[in-house]
Amino acid sequence: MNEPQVEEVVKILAGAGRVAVLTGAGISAESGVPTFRGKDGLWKQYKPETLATPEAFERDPKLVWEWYDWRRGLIAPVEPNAGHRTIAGWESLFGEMAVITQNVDGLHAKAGSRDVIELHGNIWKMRCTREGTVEEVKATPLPRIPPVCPNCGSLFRPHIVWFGESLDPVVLDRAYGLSESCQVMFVIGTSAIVQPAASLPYAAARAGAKIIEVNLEPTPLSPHATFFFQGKAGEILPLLDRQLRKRTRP
Ligand code: BV8
Repeated sequence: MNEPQVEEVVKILAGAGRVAVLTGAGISAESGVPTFRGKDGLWKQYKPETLATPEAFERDPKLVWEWYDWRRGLIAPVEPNAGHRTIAGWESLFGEMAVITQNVDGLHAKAGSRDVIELHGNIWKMRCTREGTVEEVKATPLPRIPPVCPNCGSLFRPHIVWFGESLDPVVLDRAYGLSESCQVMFVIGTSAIVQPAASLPYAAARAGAKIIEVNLEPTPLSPHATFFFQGKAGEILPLLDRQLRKRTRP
């Protein structure tokens, strides 16, 4: 790790009150959750347009639910990793701290993060296609595919934002609000391509925030980041945390 860069980042963090952390699939990779665009990523095996769009669900809800049931089965046994845990620990270190995630796996909350903004929904929740009511269902495999609403018998759909669907405006507003008011934004484990999530770091930078990117490889955001740490989030975040705590509590 580039020591002078670590020193500089730790100095900035020691003086920061408002911190936001934007995460993508990369933060969950070390827990065993497949990413989307990685070498054995989900989009290598499956086409997003055939499984993660409202049209796909309209066409074949059973197929779409089989895919989500398979992913739920993958995610159910995994545990948060050192990256998730470090971020959860930062809630007590910084005055204001929020996690803005593109992930639907629920691992930030499982690691103890209390303030998590799930931009793209949550794989453990499902929504009645007629009444709009949302239910958390943890059973894997699902007892019945496709699952139906116990109240009106209509189809349930995953409570997830699909491609071509707008994000919940309340959720998006809060994400932009936090991005434009933070002094430091970490951007961890995301290819920084999918919109509108990929615009949040630019909104933060425009508002004067320092952007600290952590990724195995450079992304379109890297040239615009204040600091870029190349490597695994589960290794880099604990290291920064140790240096920061050494500084704040010698
Ligand atoms: C919308 C839920 C209104 C589903 C998801 C403007 C320009 C072009 C296109 C658009 C645009 N505006 C809108 C669009 C269309 C589209 C879009 O952005 N398309 C992309 C492909 C260009 N956006 C939408 O459709 C959004 N809706 O905008 O509505 C509208 C509609 C149409 C047109 C205009 C406006 C909805 C987007 C949300 C879709 N749902 N997820 C599900 O999960 O099943 S997106 C899904 O893919 C994820 O949630 C995530 O957001 C994205 C995947 O990205 P990442 O999480 O970054 O994962 P990825 O695998 O790509 O990268 C992992 C990274 O981690 C890599 O960089 C890797 O190097 C790194 N890494 C790996 N291991 C580690 C690591 N880093 C550190 N440590 C490690 N150990």
